[in-house]
Amino acid sequence: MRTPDTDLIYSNPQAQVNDFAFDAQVVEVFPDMISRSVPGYTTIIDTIGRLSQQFVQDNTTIYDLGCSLGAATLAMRKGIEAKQCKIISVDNSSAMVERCKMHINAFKGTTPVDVIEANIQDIAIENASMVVLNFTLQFIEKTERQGLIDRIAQGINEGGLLVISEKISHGDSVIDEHLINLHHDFKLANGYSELEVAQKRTALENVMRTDSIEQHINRLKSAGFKHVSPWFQCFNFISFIAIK
Ligand code: GEK
Repeated sequence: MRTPDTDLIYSNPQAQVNDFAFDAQVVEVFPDMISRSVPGYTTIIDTIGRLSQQFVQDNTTIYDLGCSLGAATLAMRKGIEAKQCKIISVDNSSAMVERCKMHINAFKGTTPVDVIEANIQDIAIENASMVVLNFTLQFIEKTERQGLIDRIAQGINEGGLLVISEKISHGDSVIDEHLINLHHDFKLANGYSELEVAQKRTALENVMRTDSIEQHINRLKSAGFKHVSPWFQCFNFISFIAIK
């Protein structure tokens, strides 16, 4: 059923499909867009909440980098049992940050949340017990990813956790074709048309660049995370835990 919150951005033919941007139009439909486009999104958000209960320590900071409307932030604020913590949620889209603040303020919680409009590459990571990069690293320049993960690793305390979720490319063209087809079918089953899927793919082409599972694991290990593993995969979408 269509409501004002339904993602119809690519439903009509566009003479020229512009690069995808996290602007006001996307903010309006973002929860619908991400839940109909990313297999397992709800499971990932719920699990981030559960992990925060296990990993967040008293007197530490928790970071949600590329927070969009704050779904992971809210799940963590609900899950955290530790005392005297604060959550720093960062996004460089002003439209996202404005709406995120409204979402966060709509719910009560004991852990304070600071929503900041900034590039995550400019944010100091300090005294962290948990950091979340939920589908954000794929929008960072490939050449800058190792530096960012290194900085995050340095800012996480011993035993602390990084959760990183990404769309991946497999590297094996046969497997890639099948995973992409399965994701394509997932989007059609969720009500997107062939036109919407095709136009969205064009819009993301220059903006979202995927790595392989091996690239992610090597990067995390080389940053100093001692324990690294995927905990979730559905088609070409994956989430890792990395413990320092
Ligand atoms: C969720 N984590 O719902 N600095 C700050 N923010 C950035 C940057 C950057 N350099 N690059 C991109 N973003 C969320 C979903 S969405 C994923 C994350 C998706 C922000 C961008 O503005 C957007 O809000 C978010 O990262 C990516 O759990 O839509 O595929």
